[in-house]
Amino acid sequence: MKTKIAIHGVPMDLGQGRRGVNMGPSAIRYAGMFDRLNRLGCEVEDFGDIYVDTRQKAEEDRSKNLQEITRVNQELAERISTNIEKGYFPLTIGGDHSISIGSIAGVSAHYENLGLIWYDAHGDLNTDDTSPSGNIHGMPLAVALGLGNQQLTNIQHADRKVQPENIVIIGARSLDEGEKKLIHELGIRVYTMHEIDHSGMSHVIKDAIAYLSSKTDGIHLSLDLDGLDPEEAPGVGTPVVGGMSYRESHLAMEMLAEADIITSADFVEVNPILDEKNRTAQIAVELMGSLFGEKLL
Ligand code: EXY
Ligand code: MN
Ligand code: MN
Ligand code: MN
Repeated sequence: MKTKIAIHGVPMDLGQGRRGVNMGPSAIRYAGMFDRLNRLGCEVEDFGDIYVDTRQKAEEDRSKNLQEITRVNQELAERISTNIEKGYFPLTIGGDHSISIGSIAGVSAHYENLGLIWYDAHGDLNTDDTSPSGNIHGMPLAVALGLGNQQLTNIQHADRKVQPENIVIIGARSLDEGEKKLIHELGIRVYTMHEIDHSGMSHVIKDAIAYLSSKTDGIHLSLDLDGLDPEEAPGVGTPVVGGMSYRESHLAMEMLAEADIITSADFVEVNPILDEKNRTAQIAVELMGSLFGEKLL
């Protein structure tokens, strides 16, 4: 695992319908992110938050708040790309999941064959045409595949940022019809809650690592806190019952740390307004600890 970490905060709430997720970066910092990573021997630099203009205006696009989300993601992509050149591991904290558009765009030019682990209750594979909500936080994985609104797919460069065979989705349990169709058409590997219940997280992660590691030269982890069960991580805007447990999530992060394959990451969708005593932000920080090599003993 790389130890020089660049933190980018993105207080974005325009990609979904509930307010409060813009306070996610602040809640994650307050939960002790910096000290936790620092104690592990990582050299951590916090580059602060990217400004998000939340002034209300008339809706012009099918995808809500498209203009500002595009602008912020463009800026995030540039900052991340610059920091990769300087040798940093980019760690992005959100904010809603629309920020992974910029995060992946910033990372993708640095790898020939980027891999992607999407840890989420959802597929985030909607496009302008298939989205039931118009919320861009339901679209970032499609955008990474070069599908959907061109303004978003053109950030950094116009081609597909990640190939479908280099993607795994872990923890899915809420997929729209258009997303299911795309998964089948493109042959994206999905470990739904069924596979996790049936074979266990240990097997699933081993399988995912084996599937990705030989054919990729870098792997981005996009961790949506709603991948976890809302009983344990309640501070998310689109909770779905029956999710991955706190322990399973730690195991997943520990196994990824041991395999030493993750080269960038996002932790997103922490909403302190919906949380209980900052538990979800705390979990995010604890999972970061495991991802960067923290052990129980
Ligand atoms: N699939 C639904 C939509 O596109 O509106 C819900 C998306 C939720 C996305 C969350 C954050 O991962
Ligand atoms: Mn998501
Ligand atoms: Mn590329
Ligand atoms: Mn989600």
